[in-house]
Amino acid sequence: MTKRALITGITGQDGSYLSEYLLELGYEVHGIVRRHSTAENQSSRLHHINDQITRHYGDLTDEHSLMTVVRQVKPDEIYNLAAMSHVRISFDMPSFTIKTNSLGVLSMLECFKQECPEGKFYQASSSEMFGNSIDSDLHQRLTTAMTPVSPYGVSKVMGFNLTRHYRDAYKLYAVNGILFNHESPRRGINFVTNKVVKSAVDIKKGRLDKLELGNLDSYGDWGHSKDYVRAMHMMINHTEARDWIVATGETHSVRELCKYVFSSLGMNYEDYVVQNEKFMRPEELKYLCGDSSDIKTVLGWKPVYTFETMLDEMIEYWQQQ
Ligand code: NAP
Ligand code: F7E
Repeated sequence: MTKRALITGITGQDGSYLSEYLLELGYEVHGIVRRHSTAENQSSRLHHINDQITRHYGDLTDEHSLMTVVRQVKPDEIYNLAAMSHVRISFDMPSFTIKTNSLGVLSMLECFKQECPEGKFYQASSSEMFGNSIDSDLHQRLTTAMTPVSPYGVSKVMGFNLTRHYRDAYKLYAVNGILFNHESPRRGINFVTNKVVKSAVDIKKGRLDKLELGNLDSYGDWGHSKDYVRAMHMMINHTEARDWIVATGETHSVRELCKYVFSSLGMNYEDYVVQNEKFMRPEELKYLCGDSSDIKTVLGWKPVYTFETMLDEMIEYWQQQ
């Protein structure tokens, strides 16, 4: 029988790749979209599959709209990817961040519990929940303390705990995927990978003089969104509902990222990159490196992309624009 998936955040980077992946697997795909004044922005990442998916208007801050959609679709699998996902901007919009990323999760879980409790629920949790906690072997894992350093991180801890709580209290199949940073050409251009790649290509083409960044010395664990949406599907289809870490286990600084991208284009990043306070955060997260040994050994997940091939694909994309 055809499985039915409902994706919140379908218009985002992960939502678009997950939709493609589930369609390939034969799923019926539904997604929740927000109304935009520029209607074409409602599905700019989905134009190539628009006729294969069903879109429903809704918003994570509007529980009535969520209930209407879940009641109508009765999904076998819910992927709750919708979020105010920009960490820096969460300091400017803390209230909206909490309403969407915390209370929105609660609303989705209630819809799940009331309308399709036999189904499965995936919550997009984040490495940002760990803040600056690091285990003695320089990794983060499920047992690492959660000490978030941003409104975004705080909001995601609540979403994480609500998902775990609904699983335990109501015996629902609800899982958290704690995903470390993952990127692609579809990443918003105000996230550091796409900002660096797009700007470096613009500098190379003579369209820009310099690149202004914030903290160059923070370390991240960067994978590719396509690999990570495959992991989401594996986690929600495991026999046991539990939480997982998805990461590459490799860490690189923003400085190393700049060095790789600029040198791939025949330039020295030091000639163009300058720091601007504007892009610093009131509290910085300094170091991320995830231990994803569980998902590798138990589910057999393996990323296809490396840090370098992920950036090469982004460089190629921006060179063609
Ligand atoms: P993204 O590109 O920013 O997409 C976010 C999606 O959420 C968009 O579809 C957006 O809709 C939607 N959204 C935002 N606020 C909403 C609201 N109030 N109601 C309904 N929809 C709303 O993010 P992503 O990179 O695909 O990430 C997907 C999820 O994984 C997010 O929950 C994010 O926090 C989490 N996550 C991401 C990473 C990463 O490195 N990418 C790592 C860990 C966790 P519009 O298009 O209308 O704005
Ligand atoms: O920053 C540093 C910045 O904004 C990465 C989201 O998907 O991943 C993402 O959040 C690093 C940080 O992503 C600039 O300080 C330096 O250390 O690309 P980012 P993020 O904050 O890690 C997590 C796991 C999520 O869950 C989130 O949803 O880069 N950085 N200079 C900069 N970052 C930005 N954006 N802009 C700069 O100019």
